[in-house]
Amino acid sequence: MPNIQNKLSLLLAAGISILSTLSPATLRAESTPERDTRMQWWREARFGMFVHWGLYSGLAGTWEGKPVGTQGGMEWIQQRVKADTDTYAKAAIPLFKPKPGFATEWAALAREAGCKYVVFTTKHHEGFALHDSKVSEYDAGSVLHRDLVKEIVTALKKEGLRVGFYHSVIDWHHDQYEYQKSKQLPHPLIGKPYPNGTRDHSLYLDYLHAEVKELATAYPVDVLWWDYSALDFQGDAAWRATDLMKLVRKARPSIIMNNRLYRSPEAGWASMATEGYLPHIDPAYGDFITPEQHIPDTGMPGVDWETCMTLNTTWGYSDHDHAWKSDETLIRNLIDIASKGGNYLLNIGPKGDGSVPPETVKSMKAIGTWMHLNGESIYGSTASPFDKPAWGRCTQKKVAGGATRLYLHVFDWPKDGKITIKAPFKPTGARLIASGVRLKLEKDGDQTTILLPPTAPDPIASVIRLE
Ligand code: JFZ
Repeated sequence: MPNIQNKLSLLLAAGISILSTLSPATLRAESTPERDTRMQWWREARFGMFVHWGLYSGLAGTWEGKPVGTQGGMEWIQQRVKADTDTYAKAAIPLFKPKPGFATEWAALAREAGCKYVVFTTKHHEGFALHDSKVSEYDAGSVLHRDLVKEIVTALKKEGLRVGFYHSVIDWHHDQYEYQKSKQLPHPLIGKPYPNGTRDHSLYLDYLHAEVKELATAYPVDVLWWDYSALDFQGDAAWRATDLMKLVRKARPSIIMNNRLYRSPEAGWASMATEGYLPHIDPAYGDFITPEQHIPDTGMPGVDWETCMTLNTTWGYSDHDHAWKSDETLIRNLIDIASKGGNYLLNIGPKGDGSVPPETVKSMKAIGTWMHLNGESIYGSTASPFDKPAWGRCTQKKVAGGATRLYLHVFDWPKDGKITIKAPFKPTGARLIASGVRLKLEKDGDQTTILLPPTAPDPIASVIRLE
């Protein structure tokens, strides 16, 4: 990044960090009642499933018989091997063969894992749309004579899940997409002249808007998850972003959208780094901030945020990536995020036939087992009233009658069999929520000590409810 931009973003970040020292209530002044209403289900959900699935899924990280690598996003394979769209399509289309009923499996898995919503790729950077589009011939309707978006949405709604559309505004297929306008956004042909001579980006934008309009009007979508912009190419100049958001909001008034049509400080961005977000967002630019592969250290009071993360190191399926996160990591991440007031959007990468890799099924079910026993400490909870305790994390929840409950998530079981805290209310009782076992309390002034059984009931996280 040029030095002057660096300095500018530092200055802006400094200005905004002053803002962030104001009380959450001050920052929430940015919220309108409408926004609070539409955000309600999302704030309570705390856990969603992300799905990256497209032509790249069938390639599975292999190009011309060779693995492209064992690490990193294989949904970028077209860019990694620098293939033009025709070469890519010719190799990938024959390998993308969704089996009947695949979406029912995704929906059941999301429910079993305890997810409340599912965000899936309606079109990734490769440009292939999963619905039946009237404005494209590079779509499931034209190529497979199926509307995969409809199949997925129907299956998700049957399971009572909320539905999100990931939609890439970056496009590696469209012949009018002017990739030379950005040095920071990826494209397989970057640095090369347009193969078709000249391009008119406004024609690409007409297509983008028409396609998004199809998606927003034909399906009951609850979230639009845009992806993504650069400091040198963003917002109105790059995507006619204000109009794009407007047309979606008109079709679906209570939809929730992320901030990735922009890359500016008002929209919650400080830089091009994946950790370059700010603890502040003007809702005109989106409803929530999307830390990627990363959990903010202290959360963002007053700001809606969602950490998206892979189970291994790739979003799109790869045969070569075996770096699966442990159940312990995944469950503790979910708790850590909830304790900071955020959502966890955990990604699965189904194969080209739509089936879910067995390692993924295993992990999602392990989270589901934990959530089945302990979910009341996550759903509808809010950020911890404490700094990170040595033994784990904490969430809290208001219950009917105005009382507050604290949920203590114990990661490291104390050797002395005690946890002492200064509760923000007078505790009347404590229980392990998975088993219902009551725990004794000792009080000393404003300190409460909970007496624990000798060993951890759950080695990953045992949850104590303090009433
Ligand atoms: C984007 C995609 O490129 C990726 O394939 C995946 O879909 C993920 C969820 O979103 O990843 C990004 C977006 C922005 C940056 C880096 C990766 N960035 O600004 O550095």
